[in-house]
Amino acid sequence: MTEAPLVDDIRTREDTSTRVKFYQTGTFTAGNRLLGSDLRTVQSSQERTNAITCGHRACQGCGEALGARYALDAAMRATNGNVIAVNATGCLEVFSTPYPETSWQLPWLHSLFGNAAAVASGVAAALRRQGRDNIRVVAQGGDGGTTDIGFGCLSGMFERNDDVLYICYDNQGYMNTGVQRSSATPPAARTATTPAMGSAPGNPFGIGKDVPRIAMAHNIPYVATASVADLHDLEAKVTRAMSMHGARYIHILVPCPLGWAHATRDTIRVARLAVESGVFPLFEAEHGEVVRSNAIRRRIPVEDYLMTQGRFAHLFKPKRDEARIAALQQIADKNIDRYNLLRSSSTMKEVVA
Ligand SMILES: Cc1ncc(C[n+]2csc(CCOP(=O)(O)OP(=O)(O)O)c2C)c(N)n1
Ligand code: SF4
Repeated sequence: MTEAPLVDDIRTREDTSTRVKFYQTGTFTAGNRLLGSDLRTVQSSQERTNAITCGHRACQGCGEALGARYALDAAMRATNGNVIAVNATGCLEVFSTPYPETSWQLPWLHSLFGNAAAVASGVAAALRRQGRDNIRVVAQGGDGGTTDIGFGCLSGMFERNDDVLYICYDNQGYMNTGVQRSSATPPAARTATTPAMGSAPGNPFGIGKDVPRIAMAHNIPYVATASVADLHDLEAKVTRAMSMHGARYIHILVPCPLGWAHATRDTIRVARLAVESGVFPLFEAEHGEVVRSNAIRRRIPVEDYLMTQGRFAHLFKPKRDEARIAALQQIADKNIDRYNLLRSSSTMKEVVA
């Protein structure tokens, strides 16, 4: 049954002076009731595929499990269930497929830590050769499998414009093997290989990779960043990516309570603070150019984000490290500037758009 929305779809209103913004639209609490059935989240539908279902062994509060569920269910809805998923080694692979069990309810392949993009390219080539254009390929991996060991395969997939959506679940470290540093670990963060010791504790400044921007430099059809703090936005970006062909890349910030040392109940809050501080900008790019970004609604200082996580505790105790907190603030400021994240609310991207 198609239910009528309780309010008009705000996108159809001509008179902007009477516009009402519903920031929570698409949430489970009240938001879905404010939208037409075609605009509701995939997860609100009883027809969702549950691509990754219960029984997996992710930690409580795992951002990666949440992100993968929303991303894959959105990809399944966008393709009428015609998705083959390829997975790199990492937490997502390990917690979802403890042999001989699996949580996946779609065709799913795992090969190695660093070759998910290459395997996905091969699957896409085989489907093309067989003329099975309706079946689409999604590759996925953690930041270690994507930005480090799998990066050569990923760059090749981009350069050949293979028909694959690659999703990186960025928890900013090699979590599956005990929280080692990756090239996506932020400066100053404590990991097992960048301990909180010495004169500059934690991960050094000035190294690491901005893979969404490197992906854009390949001029591929679509690049986006997303966060588990805004699951409706995440679903919309996956849906948009699946409406296109060629190489596409989505980089999703997925807090890891174990590695980041925050409370398991705070996963969404921490992800939201990353966005609201400017540390993790949300944007979309097509053929190398930024086409949209999500304006920050309520800007917060970076330290409000840092203080939620034990991996940054050494910046505040036993003594505040003013210089390095300021350096992290500068990184956020640069993101805000680069993606124009503080534009006025009148030009702000509507959440339902
Ligand atoms: C060639 C190779 N080197 C190392 C490993 C061990 N290994 C398995 S998973 C993993 C870390 C995965 O980290 P990431 O890709 O960031 O995913 P996460 O577990 O954080 O989700 C490592 C080092 C491996 N499987 N293969
Ligand atoms: S270690 Fe982190 S990424 Fe891995 S399952 Fe636990 S919470 Fe998720």
